[in-house]
Amino acid sequence: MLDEATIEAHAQRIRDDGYTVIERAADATLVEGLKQAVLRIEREHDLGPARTSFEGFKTLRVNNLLTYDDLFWEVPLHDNVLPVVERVLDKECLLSSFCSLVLGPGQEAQPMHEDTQLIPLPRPHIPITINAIWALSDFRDDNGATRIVPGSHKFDRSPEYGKEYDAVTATMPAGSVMLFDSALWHAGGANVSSERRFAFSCAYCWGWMRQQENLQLGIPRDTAMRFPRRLQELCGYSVYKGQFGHIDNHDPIELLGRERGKRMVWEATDVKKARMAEVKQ
Ligand SMILES: O=C(O)CCC(=O)C(=O)O
Repeated sequence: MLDEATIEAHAQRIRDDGYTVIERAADATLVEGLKQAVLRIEREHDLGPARTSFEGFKTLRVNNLLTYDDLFWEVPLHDNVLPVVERVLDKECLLSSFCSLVLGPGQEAQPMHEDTQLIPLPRPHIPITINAIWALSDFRDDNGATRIVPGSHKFDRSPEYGKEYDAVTATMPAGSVMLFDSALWHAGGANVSSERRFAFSCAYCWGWMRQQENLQLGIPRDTAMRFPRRLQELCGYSVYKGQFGHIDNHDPIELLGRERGKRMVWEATDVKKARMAEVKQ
């Protein structure tokens, strides 16, 4: 569990440099369990590499990860990571996407990109999505560690697709998590080693934004009902500021059998007014 000063220091590094690394955020037992779960899913579902150059012809990605193994639930909620995200965004942030990123030997370097470039906002802009790259293997120069351009979240443009840029390699020991403002220029590196590079991408966005993955429709209702409440909220069973995401003035968390969700802003305003009137009397 991170202390207050550490949370703020990581958040400030994301604001200033565009990224921060939380070394060994996850313990070795969790990392090994997650890796074994990924291997099991790949085997049981007979999954193969991606079919686009961006996703990587030698990269195996599993999307909608929360549906596959309960152990994955710990990742978006991890208390060495989530508090930093909540500090940069806010406590009503959402999980935007969550997938495994396993780079096989021979995977070429991914084109430099940033994850907000399809959103029609002038750059630079406030952080709108924070990505957490979880290293489940040691991230090294030769096995495809993510490459980043520090400070590029403040550039007034996105990278040109397919162009080469000077970048630094985010080397880190397994269990570490690199958190970055998704407007930071970044890309998976080339895997010239003989081993697979295991990682997760776990991205969060504001509660007023559309998530990258449609988690409310993609996760079966009975699976979501078993989630801890905070994970349900992160998946979009929540209402931002009591306004965005309601269903006929109700909090969607009630669809998962929770008793009383959040009050909508208009009702909450009246309740507050009534309370203040009582105090004055
Ligand atoms: O694999 C990586 O290190 C980064 C992948 C990435 O940025 C992406 O697929 O959008």
